[in-house]
Amino acid sequence: MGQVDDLFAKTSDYKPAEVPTPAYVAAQDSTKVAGGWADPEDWRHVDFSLRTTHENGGQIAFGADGRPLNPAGPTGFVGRRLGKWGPNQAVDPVVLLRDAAGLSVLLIERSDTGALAFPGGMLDAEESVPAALSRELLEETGLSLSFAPDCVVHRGIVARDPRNTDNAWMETSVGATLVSGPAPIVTAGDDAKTAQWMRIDASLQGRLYADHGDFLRIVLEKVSPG
Ligand code: RP5
Repeated sequence: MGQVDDLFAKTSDYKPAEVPTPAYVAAQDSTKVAGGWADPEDWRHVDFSLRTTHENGGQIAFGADGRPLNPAGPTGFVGRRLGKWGPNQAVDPVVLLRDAAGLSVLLIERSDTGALAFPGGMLDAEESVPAALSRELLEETGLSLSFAPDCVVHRGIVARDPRNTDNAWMETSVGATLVSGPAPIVTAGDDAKTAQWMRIDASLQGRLYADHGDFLRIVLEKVSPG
């Protein structure tokens, strides 16, 4: 038995709640709608051999019912809130700004939870990670920047994304770049309520959405602000 199966097997009295697929996800069923970005309701129609995961050694584990199993373990919920069964691949652009006052990072206020977050979003089919990082940054903050092929500092599950279930979860590629001041003007767009440069201080990491505080720490360790 693999590592992920163990996480679920050890909780025999586990009684997760089944979540209904949100209507806006079901409306994007790619087997019914041309250009739809969501999987069909029946996971048995999904070819998981074509899916990438950055967890569990690149292998998706499956439960007895054939649904993919969250590599971070039980969430209390089965079913799907996200577009795809199993891993849902996102990108997170992290733009650091160095100016006379110190180091800042470009953040948005998410329109769903109101939390401060990187201006991330979903990786489109056939899209490269650097292209997706630039696209999401532009859509959510109005900032046009290119990301180098070697900009990715971290890949893995976003274990604390509140939309995760035991069968569908968020994974991301975090790409970082460093710019020098003065701060470029940014404008919130798409699903961002605000976009702003925020000074990096001791309290910021704990105030970010899901695992974004951990990702910021990784970025700061790997990208030398000079
Ligand atoms: C997070 O959700 C990811 O890290 C990324 O920032 C974001 C992608 O979802 P949407 O912003 O497209 O809803 O888990």
